Amino acid sequence: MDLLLTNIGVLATPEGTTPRTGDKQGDIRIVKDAMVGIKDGKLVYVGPRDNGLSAKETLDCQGKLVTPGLVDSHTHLVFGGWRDQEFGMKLDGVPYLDILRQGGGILSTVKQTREATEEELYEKAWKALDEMLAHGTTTVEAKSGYGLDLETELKQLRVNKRLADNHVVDIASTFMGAHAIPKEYENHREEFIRLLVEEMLPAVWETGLAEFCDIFCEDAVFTPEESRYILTEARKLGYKLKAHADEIEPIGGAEMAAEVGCLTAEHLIMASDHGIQAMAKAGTIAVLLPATTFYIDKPYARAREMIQAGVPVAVASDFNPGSSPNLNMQVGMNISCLKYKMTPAEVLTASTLNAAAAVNRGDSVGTLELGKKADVLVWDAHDLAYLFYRFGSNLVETVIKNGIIQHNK
Ligand code: IZC
Ligand code: ZN
Repeated sequence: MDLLLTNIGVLATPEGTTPRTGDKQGDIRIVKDAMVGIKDGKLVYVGPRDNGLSAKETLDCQGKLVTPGLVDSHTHLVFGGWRDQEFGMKLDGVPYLDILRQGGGILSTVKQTREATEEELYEKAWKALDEMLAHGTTTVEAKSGYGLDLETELKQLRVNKRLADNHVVDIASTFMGAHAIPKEYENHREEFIRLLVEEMLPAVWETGLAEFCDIFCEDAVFTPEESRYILTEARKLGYKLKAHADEIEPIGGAEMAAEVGCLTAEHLIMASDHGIQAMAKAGTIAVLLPATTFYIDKPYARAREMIQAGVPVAVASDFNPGSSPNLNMQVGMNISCLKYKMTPAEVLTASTLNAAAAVNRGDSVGTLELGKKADVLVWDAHDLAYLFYRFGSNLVETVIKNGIIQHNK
């Protein structure tokens, strides 16, 4: 063994490789006085104290809580500039979609991302990843969508690839050319959709730079009919599908996502009962973004109803320069407990196993089980509930990624 974590007060982890819902969403394994053994970056022992175990290196966890590394299953990691210049408008009550309609919002980040060099984008995203890691995130999904032209979309996706190759955090890469209608196609949306489907989707797929295809199915952005068409074409090429659905207006995004076979539907603040039922039936994972809801001051998604209906719930940061300039998953985890009324165990599953499944990584990360990657957190906490009771501090004490200690406070 390379590394042995000893003196773990409480080990808390979901189990399995597939997403959990209903009663199973909060059905986690708890081991008191536990140990974790690591070899070649993988977990080789997870269980009660066994004084017969030994390793080259030992980490005394001093009776604290240990969980799997967090999986941030929805971020817009790579972007130029910020949008603090729009913050005053937002405080004056101008709605998110109105800022976009006026050519700001996503389109203002598109402008800044087109202007940025690949190196600038890379360095900025690298810094964000370092910060995420220090807050316990060990796997990150990263969407393009601030180019809205092939060249800039590929620039963003190449940054994803370089980060995946060089940074210790794992990256799941998503093509989101359908994030908004770019200014130059303002009055020719059908032409932009044709460009997306006929040129961008196949060209990006051929580079191998994206595994998933996502779309912003929203009032004033892409209609459910347009979304259905674009995602169906993406599926034919081999992309796995995601959709931003029913974030702001209830337009049937959840139903559309279930119908086209999306792996995930994300946001879902305004998802209808029918949409929730359709997702449960199709096995679509709900990726909820509580920090965004807080930031744009909207009602909270109906997580309890989703869980009850049999929809697996994941929770992510939605890190982006507009509606969620926050990359600390602990914020959303706290809000999930306090506002969605999810239990600490349900939120743990939502930010580890279900999040791993949301990025098609359920077989390699998201739980502490033999054979999975040794992505492990030691928290400055004596039990799981304490994480959710405290608020505003980074409670991560030690981050282990691929079996290597990255941060140790
Ligand atoms: O840049 O505003 N909701 N896309 C859909 C976003 C938020 C990101 C942004
Ligand atoms: Zn998003």
